[in-house]
Amino acid sequence: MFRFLTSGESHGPGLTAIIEGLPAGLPLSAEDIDIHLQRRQGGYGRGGRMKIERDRATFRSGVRHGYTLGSPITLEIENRDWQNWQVKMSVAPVEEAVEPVTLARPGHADFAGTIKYGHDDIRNVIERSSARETAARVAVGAVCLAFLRQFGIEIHSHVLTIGPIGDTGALCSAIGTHFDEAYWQQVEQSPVRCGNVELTQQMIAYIQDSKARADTCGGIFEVVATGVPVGLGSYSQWDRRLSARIAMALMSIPSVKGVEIGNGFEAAGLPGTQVHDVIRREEQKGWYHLTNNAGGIEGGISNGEPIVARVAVKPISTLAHPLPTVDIRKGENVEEGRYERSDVCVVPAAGVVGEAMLAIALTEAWLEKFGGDSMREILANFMAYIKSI
Ligand code: EPS
Repeated sequence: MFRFLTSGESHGPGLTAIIEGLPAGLPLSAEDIDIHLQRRQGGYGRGGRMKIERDRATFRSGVRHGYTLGSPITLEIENRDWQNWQVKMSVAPVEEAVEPVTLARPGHADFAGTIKYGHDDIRNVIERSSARETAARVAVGAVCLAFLRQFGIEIHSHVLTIGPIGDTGALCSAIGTHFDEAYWQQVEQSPVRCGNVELTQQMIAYIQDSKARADTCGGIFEVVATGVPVGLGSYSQWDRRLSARIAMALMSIPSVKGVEIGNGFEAAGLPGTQVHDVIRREEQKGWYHLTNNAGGIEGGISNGEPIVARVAVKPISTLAHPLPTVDIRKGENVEEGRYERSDVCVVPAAGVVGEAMLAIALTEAWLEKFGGDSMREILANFMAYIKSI
């Protein structure tokens, strides 16, 4: 069974991830992970924290001489900002008076988390609910991507919209277009991770405008996995459906409020004849579909086409011009809430986290279908299956 856990507070000493269930013999290095940690730190619209951090992964277990051992893999990422929070975030009681946070930010976990856990200092909620935790998930996802790449799977993401700017239509989406390596290179060059140069400029201007208005902005990113064979996931139980697992994985990213697979919400308004992807077979190409409105999944099973999911990210809830709220200690309404350093827009970074979550969901499904204790065993299972179809 493949599983993972993350731990760590945003301003504590660091983040830790433990991954269990990956096979022995996978080549793995810190560089495989660090490149994705750096990508997550980027994106136009990030705040002051990303100027402090230099996220890097350190292996504490599970890898020897560059290969996985089949034992649990432990990864650590240091919080450089911890230096500035040693009193406020001390494990042991401190003598200094530490000012509690009592004004809940609407839209964040502050209010519900404080009531749920019975805290009287919102800091106790902020620390773990912070999107800082996604650095650990990107590290786990990078390990999964290194695994999937051994079988020819690639995962990319790009930003379709920021606030009202952008395009979710066929031309911008991997549902209707086959993007090549040059396109994805262009996405990596864009400060907002958008493949269209003109839209990139408009998105940057919109983020600048949001900042000037002391506001924040959300958007939609799309995540795409290519090279996925037919047969991951199953219709046989609700929780084995690949679409359901991917939706859960993506929905678990902080600030995400919507997920669709393929042309999801648009399909609801179209006749069936315009939605379903005609199936073909040719000597050279094998099985394929003429279109990919299903986003690579039919009946909860991958169908051999690219897996395409779109994800709606709400605007960051920490506002430089805070909304009215409540004081959780006094139980009083307050007209202006509290501002805590934050980002203006995290959609590009959320896309990188989306890649990681998709890699995690696909790894889980891959190991269920082709699982074994070593890479050699899994490769043999995979090759035998491919020959059989
Ligand atoms: C983040 C670290 C956080 C925030 C952001 C993401 O650092 P700090 O709270 O010290 O500024 O920048 O967190 C949120 C967007 C959030 O909603 O909590 C990171 O590493 O990505």
